[in-house]
Amino acid sequence: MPNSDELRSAPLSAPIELPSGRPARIVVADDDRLARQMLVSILQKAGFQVEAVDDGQEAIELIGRGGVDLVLLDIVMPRLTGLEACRLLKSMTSESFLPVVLVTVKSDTANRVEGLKIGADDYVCKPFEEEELLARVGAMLRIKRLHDQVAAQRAYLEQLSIHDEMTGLYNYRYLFTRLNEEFKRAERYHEPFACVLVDIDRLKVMNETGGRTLGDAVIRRVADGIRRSVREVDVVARYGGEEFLIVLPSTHFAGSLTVAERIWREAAGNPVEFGGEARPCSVSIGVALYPSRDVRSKDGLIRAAESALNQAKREGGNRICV
Ligand code: GH3
Ligand code: MG
Ligand code: MG
Ligand code: MG
Repeated sequence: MPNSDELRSAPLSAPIELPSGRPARIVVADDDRLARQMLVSILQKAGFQVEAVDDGQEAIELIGRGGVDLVLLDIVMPRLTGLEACRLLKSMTSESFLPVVLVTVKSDTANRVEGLKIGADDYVCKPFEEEELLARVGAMLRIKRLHDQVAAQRAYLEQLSIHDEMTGLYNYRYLFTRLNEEFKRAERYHEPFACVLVDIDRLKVMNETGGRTLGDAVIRRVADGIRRSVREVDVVARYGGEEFLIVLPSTHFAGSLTVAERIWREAAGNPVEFGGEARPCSVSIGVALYPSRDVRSKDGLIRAAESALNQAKREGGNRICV
């Protein structure tokens, strides 16, 4: 076991880095100038990026601007105490994990206990030992890194669960969640909304002549064209193999026809290169509006879009029907 002097003279390990590769950013809040300077100097020497303030209020403001990985809070400070600041920070950052370490005088048992109860993650006693301070900060950052990794994985899985892998559009499941929400909204605010159903023409023939590779390329090409044709608030989903359904919130008849025409034009204007040839692709589109004469329900809306699409196919495809 190295003794304390050996530890002190041992070279400091590399600064704890976050998954992004940048050094951790630490905020120090202490109204005592000497204590503050000492904390800053120890942490900077260890490779951390440090910002120091002299009360809890300033710490909250600084942290509110984002990008902070750990906070060291003195308990007794003017304006906002460390305990009050800790309580606020924990309510501000309930989604993410921002480690809060209290820095308190040794005799402050009651404060330390209260601090931990209101959400502080650890404490360091004043006067502090440099190696203990760094060890505690390092341990907290290790937990934060794990937490951030889990949060990033969860966000990735959430995205995966609502998207179609091949086109990057929303999937069928998510489409119906949004369709339900749109119905409730349309009813509450008495605003119409539209559904546009797109089907690629004669994809089977493309698959037969160019194989699935050509078919897949056409599907992706049409998906990109649809993405380019809609607004940010519109929901575009892959509805079936070569069918797409677009929900257009707060959209009247004229608006939905404009979008349908844009989609139709995008498909026709972007042939897929195959075997040194440009293969034209076209789509058929059915448009339906809620509320309208025959459309009083969600199922009715989908049925109306499907029947408009069928009519477009019956009339030879490569067209828009309402
Ligand atoms: P229509 O003009 O009547 O729409 O003719 P179609 O051949 O496009 O239509 P149909 O609905 O009869 O068949 C859809 C075809 O789309 C059949 C299927 O092999 C193809 N398809 C569905 N999903 C995919 C996919 O993910 N990749 C590829 N390459 N083809 C797909
Ligand atoms: Mg103080
Ligand atoms: Mg089809
Ligand atoms: Mg088709």
